Amino acid sequence: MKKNNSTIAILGLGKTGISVAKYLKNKNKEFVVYDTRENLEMTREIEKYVHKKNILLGKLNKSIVEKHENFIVSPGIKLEKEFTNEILKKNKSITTDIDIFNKESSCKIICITGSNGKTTVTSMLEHILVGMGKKAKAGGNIGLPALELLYQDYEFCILELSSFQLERTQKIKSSSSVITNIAPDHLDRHSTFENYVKIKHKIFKHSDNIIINREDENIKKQNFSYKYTFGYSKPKNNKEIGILLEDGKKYISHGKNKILSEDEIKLIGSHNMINVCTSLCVILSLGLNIHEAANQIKNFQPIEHRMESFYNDGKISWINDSKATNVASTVFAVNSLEEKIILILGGKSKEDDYGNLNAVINSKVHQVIIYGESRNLLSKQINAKNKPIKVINVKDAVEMAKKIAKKSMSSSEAIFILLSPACSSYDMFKSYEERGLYFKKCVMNSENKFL
Ligand code: UMA
Ligand code: ADP
Repeated sequence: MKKNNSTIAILGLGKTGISVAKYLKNKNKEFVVYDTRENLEMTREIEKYVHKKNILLGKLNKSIVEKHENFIVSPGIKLEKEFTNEILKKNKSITTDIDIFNKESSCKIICITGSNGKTTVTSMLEHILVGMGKKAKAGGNIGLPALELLYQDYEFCILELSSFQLERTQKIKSSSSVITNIAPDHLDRHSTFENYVKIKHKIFKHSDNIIINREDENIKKQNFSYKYTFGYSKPKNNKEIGILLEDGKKYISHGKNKILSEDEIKLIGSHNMINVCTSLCVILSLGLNIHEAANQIKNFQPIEHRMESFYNDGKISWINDSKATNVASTVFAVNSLEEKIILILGGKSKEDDYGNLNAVINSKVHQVIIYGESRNLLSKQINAKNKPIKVINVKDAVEMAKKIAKKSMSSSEAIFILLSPACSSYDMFKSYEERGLYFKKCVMNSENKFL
């Protein structure tokens, strides 16, 4: 064991852990890695950066605190209180890959957090900036670990940051930072909503330009001075971006100036109009040309698994919104479609209040189908005119949705079959991507899918 007594311990050997190992190896630093898996497959990537003898598997025990001075923790690891207390008691440091990135990077950093819309805004900003000829790259929770952005000379780095990543990050400096919105999410990890809100606000502490959703009371609760705001309401001045209604048509507006009309945006739903406002606020804060940016938005394509309309035969439209893993995102998804909607909910509960779906379900949804580990919990909390139908899995849900669509089809009305589960995918899938792909496969392989 003695030879594993390096000062630095990396906790978790997923994407983040590997990126930290690569960074430390490049710096010729010694380190060890802990991972709670019992068995670990040594991939080529792991072998490249970590020697097998420096990987320790199994439950994290507080006795390891003695052995190291710095703990660099992966976002997916929920540390036991007694473990973190021991680290703090012994005056040792606990940081993240985001802290390292913050110290090392010399680019202009844009930080995006929020409960919903992070990935959409982050990718939109990358698309806009690259389209405007800037050297820009997105990383963080979006999939490419932040440290991977250090190896090229970017002018702008756009970091999508989750509450998991922010929780243990000490300091993050940025040119601009945004909280898209705050609604209950990940409460199984963060215990209370207040704690979750506080963690999200860490993004503002060392930022030159703070940008907020002016209609979100949870964001405004904390005392920060905001430079720019976005929201549905008509903008009052040049520090605000919002939506203007004129002759029945919606326009994204900066102050009094119309920038884009709704039909120039290829994304479904009013929440995506807000995502456009958010991205343009960032552009404004960076002192870049907002009209040039708006031009880039016109060719920004919908992202997979987010209100992705993947099959439409004129009567039935199948929509994959597998990334909707909390109640708030499902409410927005349903609100962005016209009736008739068949809604598929289910997966692993994140201890959200599913009763908050009842209003939107009762005003717009024809039939709810619930599947997965949370189906009993959901059936207790969902109170719909048509009693929700319980099935076991996604495949059954697809078959059931088809049956209902067939029964309730009329010649004039289109039907939307929407997977917007309001739960995480971890009961049956490795990720929301895997769930979304499986859903699409079930639909496309299903016999008579087009009725
Ligand atoms: N591990 C443990 N103990 C644990 C949990 C995990 O040892 O209790 C180990 C696992 O065995 C695995 C490693 O830690 O080896 C995984 O680390 P991780 O869960 O932190 O995941 P990474 O592969 O490092 O990916 C993380 C983010 N994952 C999570 O926060 C769960 C990715 O976000 C992110 O893209 C990546 O870093 C790069 O920054 C994914 C995500 O699901 C997309 N995010 C959540 C969300 O969007 O809702 C927060
Ligand atoms: P995140 O990265 O924060 O999870 P995404 O952009 O991946 O956000 O979108 C996740 C889900 O949230 C999608 O299914 C989408 O329907 C919904 N959504 C996207 N943007 C918003 C928004 N601004 N407000 C509310 N819901 C949104």
